[in-house]
Amino acid sequence: MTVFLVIVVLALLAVTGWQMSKIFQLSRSPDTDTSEIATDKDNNSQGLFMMVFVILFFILMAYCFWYYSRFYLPGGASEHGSQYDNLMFISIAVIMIVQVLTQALLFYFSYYYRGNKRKRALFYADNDKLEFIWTIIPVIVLSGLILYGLFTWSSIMNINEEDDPLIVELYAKQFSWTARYAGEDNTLGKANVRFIEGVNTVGVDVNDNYAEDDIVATELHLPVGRPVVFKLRSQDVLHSAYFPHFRAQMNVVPGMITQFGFTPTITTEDMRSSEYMVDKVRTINEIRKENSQQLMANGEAPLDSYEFDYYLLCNKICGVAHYNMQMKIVVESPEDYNAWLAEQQTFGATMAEQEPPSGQEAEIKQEKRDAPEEVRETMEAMEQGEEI
Ligand SMILES: [Cu+2]
Repeated sequence: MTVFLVIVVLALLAVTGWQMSKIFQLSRSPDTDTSEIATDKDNNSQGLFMMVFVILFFILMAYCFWYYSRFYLPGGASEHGSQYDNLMFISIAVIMIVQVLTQALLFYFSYYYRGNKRKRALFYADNDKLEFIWTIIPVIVLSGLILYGLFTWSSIMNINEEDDPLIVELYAKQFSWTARYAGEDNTLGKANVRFIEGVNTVGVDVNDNYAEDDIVATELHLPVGRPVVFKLRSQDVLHSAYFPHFRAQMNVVPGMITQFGFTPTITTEDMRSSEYMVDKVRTINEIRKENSQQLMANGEAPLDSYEFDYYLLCNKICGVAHYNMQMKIVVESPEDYNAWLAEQQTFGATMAEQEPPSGQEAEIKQEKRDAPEEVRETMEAMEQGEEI
């Protein structure tokens, strides 16, 4: 109803404006020039507007570059990060040079060749040489950019198996991430959503020997300097694993395994003590302090002070809590990483802690797993003592 009323009001306003413009036209004195043809005076003012517009446009552009530079990420914390940033920088530089030159010429020519009764337009059909130049330059520049991009892409995507990469599975579901380390054998056990049951939250196949030493964790720890290959799996909808500080992103698609790899080069501690981060964290904490004072004045709890951490984020709008789908990443020395890993429980140990099923129970469980969904539901209902 409100929308309808707003449309009616807007339509009435438009009619009023149109009627008023008619009244103004009728009330003009007869000496006013009502011709539709542009005079030299019109051409001069329009030409000047063109110049003013392009100058204001360039000022606004320079201001935006300066203002938004505070939101830039720090240098990439992965081996391929600098290649990625270079590619981005070169592309932006080329685009900006072309953009500034062409826009400046476009608007300057509109001004310089503005209509003038004493000037006549020159008939100039074509010039092969000029056309050749402005075709070949973009061809060379674009081919260079595309080739450079292809080489960068293939060097990022092709992970050398000889470098002994660490294999980690990232399991996405609405709205959290779980990591599964491949354990001592560096081979992940098979997994399927059908196996999800109780503590087995990511559906690891208990009968697969490779799964025994797998480690399931809710925090992602990575040793600095070692290549990591992420195998990505989704339980429900399309997610996207986004590691902004490592310049990496890959879709996580239900029903298939996608992968991406990188080598972290800066530990969390080193990143925290970098000049960029110290500055940023100080600014954030100053803002938090100000906000806390206001909160405390209202009798609410103050905000905690902020400390930098790497995060894995979801970059596909996957549902209501998408914004909060994140996992902390800790990049640390290989020693610290090994110490952390040693503290984690293996998948085999977690399952062994569960009440061991008796022979008959194990049989029922297997039967239940293999059964079609309706039958499985009925079996579960019977177990809970419901009358069927
Ligand atoms: Cu998501």
